[in-house]
Amino acid sequence: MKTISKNVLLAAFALAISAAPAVADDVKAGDLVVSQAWSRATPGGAKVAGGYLTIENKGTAADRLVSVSADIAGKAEIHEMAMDNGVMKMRPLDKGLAIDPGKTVKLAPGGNHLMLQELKGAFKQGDKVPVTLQFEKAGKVAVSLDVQSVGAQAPGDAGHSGHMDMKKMPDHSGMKMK
Ligand SMILES: [Cu+2]
Repeated sequence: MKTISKNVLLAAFALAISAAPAVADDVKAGDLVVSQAWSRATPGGAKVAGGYLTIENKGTAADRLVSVSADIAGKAEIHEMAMDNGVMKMRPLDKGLAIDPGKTVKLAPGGNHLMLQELKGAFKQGDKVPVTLQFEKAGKVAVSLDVQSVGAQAPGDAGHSGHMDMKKMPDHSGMKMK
């Protein structure tokens, strides 16, 4: 089988990588389903990180995400983005986030997000960061954030570094291409 070119192998390798990023399993709690929980690697010394996830309410009653906590964060809040004198700023949602029945609420970059602050350690791509969500009705729900690359815009997104640049993937050093 010497006809398989290096390019084919590279393409297969890239495919394997783009399919590989682990996306958190769905977590069910009562009528709620929490999925796609993720975060980003923290660049050198950063003490804050965003947390993003999707919450679906399959029930007929409203629920509310009231707070969030994480062992790795000295402080954790639920934030929204809002215009303040023409500048987009984030601020804590003191009353939490309503999860209306039949609705899917997505926390994503540029919108509502979890804000983990006073981090006690760095987030590295591939890490799973345990956080606890506190809902009004569904109670405490443990999820883990799958840490993506620094520039990721979505779970499973390799960001701007590109899939094919082997030098930027020290995590895959065990896979040697010759
Ligand atoms: Cu924030």
